[in-house]
Amino acid sequence: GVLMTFPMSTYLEQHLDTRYNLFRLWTIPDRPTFLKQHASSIRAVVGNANAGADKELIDSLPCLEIVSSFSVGLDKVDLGYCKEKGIRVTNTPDVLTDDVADLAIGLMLSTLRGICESDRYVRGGLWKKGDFKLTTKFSGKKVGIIGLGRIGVAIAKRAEAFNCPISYYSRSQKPDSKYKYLPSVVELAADCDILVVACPLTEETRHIINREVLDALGPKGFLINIGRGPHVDEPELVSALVERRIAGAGLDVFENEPHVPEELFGLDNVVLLPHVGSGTVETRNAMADLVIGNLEAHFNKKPLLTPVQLPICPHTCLFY
Ligand code: 8YV
Repeated sequence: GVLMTFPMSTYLEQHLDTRYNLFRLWTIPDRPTFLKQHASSIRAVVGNANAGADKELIDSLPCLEIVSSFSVGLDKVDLGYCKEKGIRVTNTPDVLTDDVADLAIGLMLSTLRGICESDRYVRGGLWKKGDFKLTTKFSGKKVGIIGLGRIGVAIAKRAEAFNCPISYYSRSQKPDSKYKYLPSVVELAADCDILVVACPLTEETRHIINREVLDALGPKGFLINIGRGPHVDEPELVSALVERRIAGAGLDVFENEPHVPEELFGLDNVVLLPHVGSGTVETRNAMADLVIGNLEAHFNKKPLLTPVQLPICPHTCLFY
């Protein structure tokens, strides 16, 4: 049996349904009874960025062999425990890199140029009363990227096409990178106009965007988050936006999804998206094909398509 933890993709769900005895965790009202009846038949878990496999779930499934995540981020999977229990883990790298990087650029443009706000301006009939306000030029602005993994590099390449100088922070300098390295997030924030979160969420990167970083980014700076909500101290970000201590933010992720701080709803200097970084038909189908391919490989005793190398030491960033 395969346990799916989160309604994520009809395409994936349909395929899994035809191939396996599929259990949908979100439809189960009485989990203890369900586990008593079926736990011993469940050999695989399919999770995603919001619902993975924590120690409690792993312990409730004595025959679990593999966790196949419909995501590149694995912060909802207890990787150390999977290693300890000999459970294999797979994710969906590469196929979503373009979409997430495209959306990061989209957030930069829509935040600096007020694209969403000006759309509302026209729809609200306000143009008849006068021109929309002047906004902020994007091309040529300094872009600072936290995490120079696959997604970070893809964002950098796109921003270079807009003549943006690129700088980055990561735990260690990348000797082969041509981009300017800053040894701390605070120094990166002080050195750029647009600060982008593109690193994995680990204990080390939780709240990597805090009051000090936001103050360093300053009243002309913009924050773009296409990583995870908990990368940011959200109450600190809300007050920085309300008090205009930073110029604006483009956010695709939040600390307590799908709940978004309502103080943000009335602000014109923030763009709010519902975690759609990889949310295109093409990419989600490609991700589903990876999940399906990994499960088929596992059960047919063939090499996994995208295995996650365990153990991940607490400081190793799985580069998105
Ligand atoms: C997930 C994500 O794919 O890949 C990740 O880490 O955050 C998203 O792209 C999405 O949450 C799947 O439901």
